[in-house]
Amino acid sequence: MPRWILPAATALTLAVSVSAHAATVQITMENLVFAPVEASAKVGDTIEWINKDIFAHTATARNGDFDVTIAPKKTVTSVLKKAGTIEYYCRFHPNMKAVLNVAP
Ligand SMILES: [Cu+2]
Repeated sequence: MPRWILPAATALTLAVSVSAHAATVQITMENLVFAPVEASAKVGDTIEWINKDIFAHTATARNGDFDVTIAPKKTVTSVLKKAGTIEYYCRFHPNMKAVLNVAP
């Protein structure tokens, strides 16, 4: 076996495990409700904010970690940068509230 095979295989395995680690979490906005109302994710994961309503919503973190505006019938993605339990709401509809648990 050539000497380069093993390091190459190791690098490939690392690359695969890193990309498999980052997940995509879908959070929908429909009928003025975030679903799921409590979601879990990890730093580095992508959130897909899916707005199924016919008006715009925002996902606005109370601690300022993110503030995403999602146009009607659109999907917006954002990547989680910080760990924590993040309460967020919609600026246009303050009754829309949910929680995102972000593990390190
Ligand atoms: Cu809204």
